[in-house]
Amino acid sequence: MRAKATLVTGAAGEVGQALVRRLAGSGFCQGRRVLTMDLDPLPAELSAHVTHVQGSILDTSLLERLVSEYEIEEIYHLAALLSTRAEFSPDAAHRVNVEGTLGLLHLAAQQSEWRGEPVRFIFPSSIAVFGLPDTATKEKYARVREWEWNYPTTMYGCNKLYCEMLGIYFGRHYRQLAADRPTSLDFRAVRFPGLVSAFTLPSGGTSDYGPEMLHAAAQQKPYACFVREDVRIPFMAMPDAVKALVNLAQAPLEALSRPVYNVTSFSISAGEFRDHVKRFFPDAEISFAPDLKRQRIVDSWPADLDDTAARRDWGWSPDYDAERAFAGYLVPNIRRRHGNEAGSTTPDGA
Ligand code: AKB
Repeated sequence: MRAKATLVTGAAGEVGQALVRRLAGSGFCQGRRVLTMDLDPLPAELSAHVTHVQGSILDTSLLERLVSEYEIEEIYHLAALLSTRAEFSPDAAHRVNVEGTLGLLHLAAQQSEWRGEPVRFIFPSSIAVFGLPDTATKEKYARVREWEWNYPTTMYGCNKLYCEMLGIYFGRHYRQLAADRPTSLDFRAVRFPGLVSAFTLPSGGTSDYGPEMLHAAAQQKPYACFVREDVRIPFMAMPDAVKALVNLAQAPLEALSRPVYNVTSFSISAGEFRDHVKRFFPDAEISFAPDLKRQRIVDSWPADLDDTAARRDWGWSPDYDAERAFAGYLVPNIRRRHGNEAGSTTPDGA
């Protein structure tokens, strides 16, 4: 008999490591094995608790091998190339972000059919699916709702928006003309703001200036921020990102009024981000040297997200506002990590 499993792709990435730590405390997730996948190995303290497969989500024979060994009941599909990286390699981004997602949706659809029960497919989307045409519009529409301004300006944003559509299609309409329409998968997505972890640094994103500023300050390194001081987007501390994914996965299907939800925690400008950092690291050398191209991308993202639907339908509520995120999670853990304070750290998801 095949072992029941929860599959996490992109498991060695920022969100992946935090999520795996949360899911794999005991090596099992509600009786399921935690099966992780990434091009990179997992850190040793995580790989001891899960079954890690090192490889690409584009490798169809690897995916076939997985389903021959495991009955996959739930998928957290986190693997993706982020927005800045995707602009430098748009074809590769399309392959990984779209073709990779399509392959996993097929796998989930096939597993749902075999089981006669929907496989839950949890997909992290992004504020990058929004595209506001100019800063005046951004100011006017400060808290966007899910269906507003879906005009992404990046390859990554286009990929995420299209994959949301694909997920909805696979969940609701896949093989709609077949006489014996099989059980569909259960697709659920959250649109994340910029994420900030005390333990890992993002790579290839455009919201990275926040975490980069903070980690540089903790290491006494000067930092030149690549966006203007006044630019504002929403952010979220990593424990809240993990909480959003897990809570959405656990929500009863009948409570969900939509397949894709905005989630957010706090909206601050790059200057306010600097002020929070300087409160704790007063000697930090932070300057602003905007890169006009990356700046344009951040200007097209909303200043804040309206997450009313997530709050209403599945009780979404972040644990960390800006004050708690800096004072209670980011700064103490980063200080200990970089050796300027004693004590033990509690990694994301632990
Ligand atoms: C990025 O900057 O590409 C990501 C995102 C906003 O989804 N952090």
